[in-house]
Amino acid sequence: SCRFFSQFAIFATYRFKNMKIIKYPNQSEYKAILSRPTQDISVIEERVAPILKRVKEEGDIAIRDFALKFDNVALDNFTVNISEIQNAESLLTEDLKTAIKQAYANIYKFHEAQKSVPEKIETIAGVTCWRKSVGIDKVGLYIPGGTAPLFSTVLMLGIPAQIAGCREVVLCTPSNHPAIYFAASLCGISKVFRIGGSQAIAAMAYGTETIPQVYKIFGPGNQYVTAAKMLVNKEGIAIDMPAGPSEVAVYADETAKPAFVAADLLSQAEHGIDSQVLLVSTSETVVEAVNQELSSQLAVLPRAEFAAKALENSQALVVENQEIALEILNQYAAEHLIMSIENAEEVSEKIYNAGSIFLGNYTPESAGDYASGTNHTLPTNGYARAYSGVSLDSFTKKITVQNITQAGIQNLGKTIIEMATAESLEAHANAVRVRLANN
Ligand code: HSO
Ligand code: ZN
Repeated sequence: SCRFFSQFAIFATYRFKNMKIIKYPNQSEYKAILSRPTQDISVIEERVAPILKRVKEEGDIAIRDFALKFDNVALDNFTVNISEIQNAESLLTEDLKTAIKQAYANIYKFHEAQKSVPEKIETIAGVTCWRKSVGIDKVGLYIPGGTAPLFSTVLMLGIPAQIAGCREVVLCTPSNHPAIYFAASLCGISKVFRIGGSQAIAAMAYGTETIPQVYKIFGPGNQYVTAAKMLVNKEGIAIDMPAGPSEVAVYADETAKPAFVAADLLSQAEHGIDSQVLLVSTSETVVEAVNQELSSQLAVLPRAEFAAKALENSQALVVENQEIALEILNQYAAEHLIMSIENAEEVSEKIYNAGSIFLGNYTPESAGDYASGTNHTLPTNGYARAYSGVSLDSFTKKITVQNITQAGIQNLGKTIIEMATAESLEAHANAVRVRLANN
């Protein structure tokens, strides 16, 4: 049958296909080798725009219509009751609850340490300036449904929102996985709505009768969700970052363990067929061994189908020395960079483009994905050149404050008047003069 044939084709793919190995590429080839597949999202934006418009104009009615049309679910009420959220706990095993609580504690500890204490700076006598952090008042978190319910992402977004003191945290997800609800309740999130897709993004951006409007929207999603985030961003709703397919680069020298490297590559590859993995190594032997490991480990993975497809578009580069390896890795700007090399920490000082770095043989990306403490919402698609991952900062704004005494304006006044006059802004100068005269 057709089904058998497609399974056979997939079997053939993951049984026999290895990562493509490129040996000693020239510098002129780096750009082409490291390029990500470009996606034309204009077609998707065109499809998403009318959905946003309808939600904006019709609110809840549009949400119900789209749920029926796209997800084939009839929603009378998409608000998840508090009792359902509280009940989720009883549906999880003790072991999973313990794990989620451990992850929660570590992520909380790491993000809490990102709090900054505002320092009051007296720039000259009587002129004091400072900068304070304030949680963004209303934020929206989106957690996709899809093939794997990523409740870990609830922690990665919910914890910094909680620490930042965001007053209203709204969570939209098409999934009703109890672990998502449990993670939400740990993060103190009580406004959960069971809606998904671009209409969920629209609901949080514009607000509906039921769903509160927010000022910033966070979270991963498919191309429709991403396009919706980009479109509402143009209307002034902040978003966490431009998202693309997830990726990992592994830098392995002869001290790397091929089985570990292969496992790391596969952990990224299993996310989806569009995942990107890149292996850079100074050792041909290691690369060959990793390729061997990939086929044996892949064969027994439940998500082998996704991983195999992702690996098909992936490459292993053999390079002459560390200098070249670092040049390539900085040019690629990986979302995750695993450095399975000698003196990993010292060498990592030379990395200036990466979302998150994992040092040595015993630091898998999975640790950061779930439980070590760092955030797993990271810049993909080369954005690590200029963007940071999600942190406490992503949920806060900084407000500058200044206080000038009567003596202070005497000290600074002349400078302001001089500059304002030179800019031909007499009213600016006067705002100082009236105060000087009043002394
Ligand atoms: N690697 C993903 C995060 C994740 N992994 C969630 C497992 N669950 C993007 O950083
Ligand atoms: Zn992951």
